[in-house]
Amino acid sequence: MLLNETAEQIRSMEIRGAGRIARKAAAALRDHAAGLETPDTASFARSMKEAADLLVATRPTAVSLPNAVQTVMRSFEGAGSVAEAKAAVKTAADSFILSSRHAVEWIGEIGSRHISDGDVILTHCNSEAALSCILAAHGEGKAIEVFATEVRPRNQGLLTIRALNDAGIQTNFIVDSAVRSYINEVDLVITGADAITVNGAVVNKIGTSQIALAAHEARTPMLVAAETYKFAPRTILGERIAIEEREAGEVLDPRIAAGLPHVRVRNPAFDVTPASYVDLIVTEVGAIPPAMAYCIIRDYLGWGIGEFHKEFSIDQMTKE
Ligand code: RI2
Repeated sequence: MLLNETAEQIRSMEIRGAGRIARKAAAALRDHAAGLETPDTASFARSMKEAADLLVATRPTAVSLPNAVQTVMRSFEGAGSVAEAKAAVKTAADSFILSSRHAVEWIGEIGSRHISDGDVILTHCNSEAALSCILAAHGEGKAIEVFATEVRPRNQGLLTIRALNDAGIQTNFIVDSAVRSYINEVDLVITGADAITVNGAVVNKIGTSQIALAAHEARTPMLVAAETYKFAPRTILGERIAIEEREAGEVLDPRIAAGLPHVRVRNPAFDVTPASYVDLIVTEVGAIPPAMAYCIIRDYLGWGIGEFHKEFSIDQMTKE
């Protein structure tokens, strides 16, 4: 698929979900690289950088996107020819896509061990990783029931209830504001994540933090299902996760809004759940307490403090 087309589909949320966005971006870079006709590696790198910047700018919150792009972009550093660079990009993108799919499966295997026969689970939004845990538990023959939220304003809950229904899982569909009314009937909350910061805070679909708060008060455990590439390396350098604010028309019909000049619609797509409200983060390399986020960043994203020093000195050098 063409690069601009993929970028537009991510922006418009035709392609959505943090994992899916990452895989599509990797594939778009791979296909873009294959079609490039550049005379040398420097112009290849420049064109790839433009493509990478375009993709990363589409949605600012899910760090799976820059992490996937970074994986592909690092692959051709030091390539001796354009052909070598293209081959490296293809290998890196294909292996990212494959390992991402495996990660979602492994998360399901590990997450399902935290689900007991007879459990009632609440999930929010439409997360492949969270659904993988629920579907794996169901596949193991555990009798589970799910509460799934509507997820205003984009209604991703509809995707979730369809997947649950198709699997034959007993599901209750509720509006977002009904969570507290049912939380005492719930044994476990499982959500996905768009980003996890170095202090273990979880950035996920708007409404997640309210659910976590209700779960915390009700002593209902909260599991977050997230691949290692959802962890945000640059938060160790103090960078904040940008919360995407989408257009007002998603929340209020512009024709109604036009008659309400004193009303401003706010439409943040994500919120932040503090680590203290999260019991476990289920990754493909194991279930970890949120306090171990730094270890995931260091061990699996190749971003250590040494790299910070390197980047810092490069910044300094370019200033001098
Ligand atoms: P997976 C989604 O964002 C939701 O917030 C979901 O929890 C998260 O991505 C992770 O999804 P959006 O694209 O990667 O719907 O687990 O805004 O599928």
